[in-house]
Order: sequence, then structure tokens, then C-alpha cells
Amino acid sequence: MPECAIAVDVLRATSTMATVLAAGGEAVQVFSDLDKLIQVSESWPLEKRLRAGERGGAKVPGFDLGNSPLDCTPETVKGKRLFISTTNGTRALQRIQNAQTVIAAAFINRGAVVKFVLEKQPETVWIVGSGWEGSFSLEDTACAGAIAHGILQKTNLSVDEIAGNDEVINAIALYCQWQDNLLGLFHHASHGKRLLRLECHEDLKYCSQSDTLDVLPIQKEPGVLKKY
Ligand code: 3SL
Repeated sequence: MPECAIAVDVLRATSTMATVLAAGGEAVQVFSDLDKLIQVSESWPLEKRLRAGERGGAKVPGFDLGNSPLDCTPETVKGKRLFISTTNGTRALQRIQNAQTVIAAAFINRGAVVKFVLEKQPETVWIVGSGWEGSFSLEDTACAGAIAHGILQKTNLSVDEIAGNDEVINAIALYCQWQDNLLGLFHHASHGKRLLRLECHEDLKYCSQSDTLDVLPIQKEPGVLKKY
């Protein structure tokens, strides 16, 4: 495990998590398994919890929320813990939960993530794209590139000094090509297309904004992220 692991699921899990914490949510607790989520959240007071579940892009029946960041308004989430399970994003977070520091990143909070890494200077950082069921995703790779690019811009380091593998250089190149049209990139992405078929146009627009939230979701105990 690296000293710092950053999970990225731009569409939409980590965008939703950043939004919940920025809107005053108490914490976000992640699960890969829906039954486990129901069981753990059962012990939480009803008025202080929300269950969010997504499978294949759609809301899990019976849950309070799906995985749209636009549903996470202060009126809905303030003071509450979001118990959430999604197809890929919450699984990625679980896979890295033993790292010393675990954070969640998306384009909307990219600046806060870069600031944190520059402040803490961890020896090794993994940026873990959630992808889709084990495969590559354009939007998570571009976001990884945006984080690396932000670090390069704010330091005198060269790309060879920060890149631990070829994927980092590839991610930076992808971001540089699309940084002024991230929404356009999402329209080419397979998961972007899936969400468009589900009529989530506004979610794509929201998630394509850069540096709009100064919030850093950071793991406080395994699987539980709070505002840094
Ligand atoms: O896979 C995930 O974790 C989700 O973010 C997918 S969706 O955008 O909610 O469909």
C-alpha cells in the first residue's frame, strides 16, 4: 500500500461524496455489498442516515438515493451519514482502505486534492481510477492526469520526477488534450454514454466542472470518509 491512495470515480461516486461532505453531510460510509450496507446502517438513527445505492447506473429500489450528486443538497444531507454502495467507486475505496491516507477525488474537488498532496508530501501516491467493472475509463484517467498536472504546475518538479509509471504520463496527456472540454470527453466515454442513456445529462455537466468545491473527503476509519 502507498502512503497516500486517491480513489477517483468522476462519474459519479467520488463526485457525489465530495458534494455530500460540502453540503454538510456528517460522513460517507462505503460498502461493496448492499446487504452489509443495510445491516450496518440499521444501527444508525433513522433521522441521521441516508441509504444510497447504484447498480448499472440506476438507483437501487428501496434506497433513499441513487448516486446523483445533484440530489445531495444541504436540505437532504445536512448532519446525516450517507451509507453508499455503487458499482465501482465504493469498491475502489474498499480496495485501498489499508493505505495510511485515503482520499476521494473528482474534478470538482481536484484543487483541494492537489493542495493536500503538496502540503503533506507523501512519499508514494497511488491515483486509483475506478473504471467500469475492471476496465479503463476515460474520465477517471483524465482526472488522474488533472491531479498530476496540478502538482506539476505548482512545483518545479519535472514529469519524470513525479511519474511512477507510463500511465501517469498518459493521463496527463489525456487531461491536457481535453481540459477545456471535459464534458465533450464524457460524451465519448462509455460510462458517459451509459449515463446519457439514463438521462443524466445534468450529472455529466455538474461532474465536468473543475475546482468548484473546496472539500477533501478523507478516510477516518476503514470505509468512513469525512471532511478534512
Ligand atoms: O460505478 C460507480 O461507482 C458509479 O459511480 C457509477 S454511476 O455513475 O452511479 O452509474
